[in-house]
Parts: sequence; C-alpha cells; structure tokens
Amino acid sequence: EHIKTAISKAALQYTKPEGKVFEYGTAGFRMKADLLNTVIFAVGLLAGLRSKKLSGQWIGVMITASHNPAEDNGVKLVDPMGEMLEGAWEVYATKLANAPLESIAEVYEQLAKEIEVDMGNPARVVFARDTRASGSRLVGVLNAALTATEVEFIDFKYMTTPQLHYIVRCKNTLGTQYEYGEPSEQGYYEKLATSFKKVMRGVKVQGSLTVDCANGVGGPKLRELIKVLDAAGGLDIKVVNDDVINPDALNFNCGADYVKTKQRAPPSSKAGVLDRCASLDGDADRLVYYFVDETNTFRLLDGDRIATLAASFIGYLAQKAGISQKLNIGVIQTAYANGASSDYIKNVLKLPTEYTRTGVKHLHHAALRYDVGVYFEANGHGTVTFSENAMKIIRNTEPQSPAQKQALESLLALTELINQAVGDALSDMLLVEVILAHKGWSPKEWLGTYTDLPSTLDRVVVKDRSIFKTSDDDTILTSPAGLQGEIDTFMLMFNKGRSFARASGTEDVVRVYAEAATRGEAINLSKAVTGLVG
Ligand code: NG1
Ligand code: ZN
Repeated sequence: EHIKTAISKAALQYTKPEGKVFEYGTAGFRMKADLLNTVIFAVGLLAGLRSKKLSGQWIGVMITASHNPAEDNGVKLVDPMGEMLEGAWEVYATKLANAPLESIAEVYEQLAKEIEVDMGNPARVVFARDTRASGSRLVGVLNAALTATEVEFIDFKYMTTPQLHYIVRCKNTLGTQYEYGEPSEQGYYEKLATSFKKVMRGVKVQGSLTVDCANGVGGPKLRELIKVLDAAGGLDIKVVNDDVINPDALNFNCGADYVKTKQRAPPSSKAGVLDRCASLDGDADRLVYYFVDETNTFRLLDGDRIATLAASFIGYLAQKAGISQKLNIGVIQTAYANGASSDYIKNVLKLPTEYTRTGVKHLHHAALRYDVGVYFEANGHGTVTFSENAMKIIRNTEPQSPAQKQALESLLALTELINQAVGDALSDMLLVEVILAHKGWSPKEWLGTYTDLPSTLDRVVVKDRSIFKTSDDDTILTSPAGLQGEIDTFMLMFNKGRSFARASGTEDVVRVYAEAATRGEAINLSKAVTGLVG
C-alpha cells in the first residue's frame, strides 16, 4: 500500500499531454521529447513488474529515438536475453502509458494481479540513454518510477542501444553455462576485440574505413572500441560526424538513415573514389556501407548486402569445416528487402529465405528457428543468431585437417564477434571488415555480387493511418477493402514491379515501397501507389 502511495505521489509531479494516445510500436514509444515524461514513468513501473514476473532477472530500459530528429526521444524495454520486449507486454506498456495519473497506482496494482506477478520477488533494472539533450530529464523520471516501486537499478549513463542489450544479457547469464560476457562497457569492447583478432588471424584489412557516426552516441563509443582493437588486422578507422556537443547535429545530414533514404553520402563526406565508408545511426544499431565508384556514382551497400555477405561467408566456413550438412542456415528479410537480394539468396547462395513483418523483433524471432539465422532489415539493422545445436556442433566437431580446424575456430570466434542479442552497428561493422579481409574484396567486388533493382521508399501523410492493415508479412493490405487489388493491377504494368503500402509503427505516415526493372518504372509505380493511398 505504501508503494501505491509512493507511485501516486511521484506520478503527480508530471503532467499528461492532453488528448494524446500512446502506443508501444515497432521501436517502443517514440515522439517529441517534451511529451514523454509520463510515458517514461509508466515504462519504469512496467520494467519493475517485468523483472518481478521473471523472478528478478534484469530488465533493460533504453532511452533513445535512434535515427529520428534531435528533438525527439523514445524508450524501449529489453528482455532478459537482450531481446526486444515480449509482444504481450507491449499491450501492458500501452495500457500503463495511457492511464490517468490520478489512477496510475490502481492500474499498476490491477495489472500486477492480472498478469500474476509475485510482488514479493526482487526487481532489477539497468538503463542507459543516447546523447539527446532531453535524456537527462527523462532519466530523472525513470529514476522516480523505479524509486517509488523500490526497484534495484543501475544507471549505465550513455550507451549505444546494443551495448545496453549486451549488458542485460550478460547480467542474466552471469555464472551460468550460457555466460555471455563481462557486464560492463569495457567487457563489451574486449569481447569484440578479442574475437575480431581471432577471426582476423592470417588476413589483413585493405585500406581504411571511414565511419560516419550520425553525431550520436556511436561516435565516442567507436573511439573507445578503436583503442581496444589497437589496429588489429591492420584495421584503420577514421571517425567522422562524432559531434555530440552540439545537440542539433544528431542525425542531421548524416547517419545510416540519411544515407539509406536519400541514397547519397552525407554532404560533409570527403571520401574519395572507391574509399570504403560506413554510417551508423543515432543509437548505433544500424549500419550501412557505401562508396563512390569510378564514374563518381554513389553506391550503397545496405542491410540486404550485409545479410548476403554474412550468409555467404558463414556458409563457406561451414563447408570448409565439414559441418554444412548439419547446420541449417536461413536468411530472414522484410518486404523492404530488394528483390534482387532475395533472388541472390535463393538462386546463388541456395539458402532458404523468408519474409516477416517489419520490426527486428519479428525477424529475430524467425531467425531463432534456424541453426544459423541471418537477419537484416534493408535499413541496416540486423544480426546473426546461432542455435544451441549450432554451438554444440561448432564446439564439438573433431577437425580432420588444419584447414578444417581453422574454419571451426573462425566460426567459433564469429559467434562471439556477433552481438547475438540484437543488431549492433559496431559488431556488424567488424563482421563486414572481417569478411571483406578474408575475401580480399573492396566494396566494389562486394557490390558486384548482384545488381539491386531500382527502388523507392516514400512517406504518405494520411488522415488516419490505423485503417491501413496488412497481412503477416506486410505485403498485402487487408484494409481498406479493395485497395490491394488496385495496387496489384499497377504492379503488373511494370517489368519486375513490386510495391506495397503499410502504416509506419514509428511515424504518423503510410510508407510506400516500390521496385521495378528500371528507375523510371520504379518511380512511376511508386507514384501510382502513392496516389491510391494518399
Ligand atoms: P516503421 O516506421 O514502422 O516503418 C522503421 C523501420 C523499421 C524499424 C523501425 C525501428 C523501415 C521501412 N522501417 O519502422 O524497419 O527499423 O523503424 O527503428 O525502415
Ligand atoms: Zn537505431
């Protein structure tokens, strides 16, 4: 009862934005930062409940709005294995976030009963934030909610989103056979650096890599990582766009989302022809590569490219290690994946591929059904998961030759280099560097593996985006009635035409994706479908 009083008292310090309905979407709650106080408070309450429900396992709270503008912010919960919050709990989060402050303590108590939380259990929460100016105020709110509900917590200050996911997983596996690493930032860097050095044995990185850090938290963290890497494998990283002092610089004219959606390098880029470049997003969970070719044309290597590169390399190592018959490797994509990448996976890599709904939690879930699940969104968010069976095979296979031994060791090191908890731009970057070094490839050879179909991605502002409902893999509109038929008709009018529309989970828009054999056709298809939607 005194907890209820404490909740009420703390909650009433804040004011709920009038008339606003909150929803835990693709990436948690995300909006203008000044609207977030009561949402963060609710998330703090829920984090404690989630931990109690899971017998005191550590739960993560990340305060970030990723690639969105500097004045936005957001919050999401991290489950014990470093995964996104379980789907059913998103509904509870939404419920608590919309509860009136006067009755939030009752709603909290009711919810605890409804989901049968043993309130005698301990509750433990770790949290961190990106570099946004609003972050410190929001941490204050989170603090108030955790304190009112007597939750044990650790503030990890500034971190990339994947670093916090890593910490959560480490905390919960400490002392078990699934120990994931040292639950500290330094532990994170050391795990990456140690495994990187192992897989780089005998090969060398060619040329330097310029990394655009979106002026976000990835900048200072990448600099820390570089110290620990200590130029291993000859990796020479040039850090650019790492201004975290000027709050407006975040994601402005730079970063992975800018590069992917504008299909161009940041205007500030000084990279020369064929220079290898990469961009992180504001919380360093997305990564894209790019370069300018001999004709001065911008060339993007997006999440689809990273997925195909990773899948082909792991497939190659598995073959060399003589275990390819025992490992089923699958590639999970969303409908935003370029059709040419899906064809390449099916026809050249000869691996199974499937589409899931947008949002990494769906991809992650699907990936876990394979021994090796490679998943990336086209925007550069993704990772690779290894099943327990895969780990057993990799660890226990007796090598019959030095080559086989080395392949097995490389595979094992890859399982450590890859942040299996969640898509992680820093870890993914090292993965790409390792693979390019092994193949002796420049980004040009990487690009040469297949040719992307020209594509477009547009945002359409509509009156009510909630009427746009899609099938399981987002490709078919089930509502408004009849619209899909019209889109289908347009698709047939263009060579290799494919287009779909879905409501964004993070912005108040409907997204329209279109691809076709030529740029002109893709643009026209997009115009047609955009016209139908808007
Ligand atoms: P929405 O706004 O639901 O399309 C976007 C991305 C997702 C995912 C989330 C989370 C696209 C087309 N959509 O979701 O893939 O990354 O943001 O950040 O890139
Ligand atoms: Zn992000």
